Amino acid sequence: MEFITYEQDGFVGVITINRPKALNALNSQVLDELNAALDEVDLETTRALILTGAGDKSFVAGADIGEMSTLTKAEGEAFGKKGNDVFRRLEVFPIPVIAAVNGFALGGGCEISMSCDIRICSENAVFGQPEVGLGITPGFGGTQRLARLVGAGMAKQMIYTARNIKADEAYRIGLVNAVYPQEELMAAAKKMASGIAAQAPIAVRNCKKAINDGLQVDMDKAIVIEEKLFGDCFETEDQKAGMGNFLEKDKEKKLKVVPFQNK
Ligand code: DAK
Repeated sequence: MEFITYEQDGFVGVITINRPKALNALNSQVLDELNAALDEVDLETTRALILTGAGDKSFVAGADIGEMSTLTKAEGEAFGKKGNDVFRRLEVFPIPVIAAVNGFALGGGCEISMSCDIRICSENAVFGQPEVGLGITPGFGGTQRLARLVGAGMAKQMIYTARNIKADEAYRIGLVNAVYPQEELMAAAKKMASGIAAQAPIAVRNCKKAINDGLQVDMDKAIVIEEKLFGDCFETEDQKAGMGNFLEKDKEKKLKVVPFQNK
């Protein structure tokens, strides 16, 4: 792959969008390669993913404006679908995905970060949806995910005015969970991912599914989704070992509850 690197460190996989000359802007090839990288993730041995951008200036500066500038309506729609498909795939990927936002996260960059479960960023990060200034709407889910994350009023203000916001404001409005000095960002992302990976993997996957699916329906239906996924954890080795270790007061053993294929 030319623009995506994937490496695994223990139970944690790191996907890096590596097109720094264009500030990691998303063209069709990047989107195809990102999709291929997700195919490569071994779900038997990987429990959390980190998504980041190469360099210390930009996470992703948006969809590739050069490529988009000459698209016909049909091509624009196809490009939108390509992006939406891979973003949605990240959103419902079975394991948690942390966006480590290391700089500009504009347009498609802000949108791809919002497809991840959790966002943390560096102090130089800048978020925004500048599309209306380019004569288009956000096209990779920005109108939908931003409103769900920070509320309709704040999302509308950001999208209608095309105003970029800095890391401290992104933190204040709940768009990111934490802000770190650039040089500490990846270590913080890996620490968080390792903390997730140390938990019972079936339970973590079921929590992601319960939260995602539950947010799409009313509360009566949502708690049924939770009941089903809660029940699904029982009779797994993780559940037996996790509860057994607690009852035996064996804290050391409790930390070793790790196998995934244990139903
Ligand atoms: N696309 C292509 N190239 C980009 C780019 C982008 N989004 N952002 C930066 N680059 C390239 C620049 O052209 C430049 O290339 P060279 O001239 O060196 O060849 C290189 O990266 C370095 O950028 P700058 O020289 O501009 O660097 P600065 O530090 O001066 O400025 C900046 C950094 C991030 C403020 C600036 O580059 C900038 O404003 N970039 C554009 C940001 C932006 O507007 N992003 C949103 C793109 S719109 C849809 C599907 C998707 C979308 C919409 C609809 N459908 C199909 C419905 C999504 C839209 C977007 O994401």
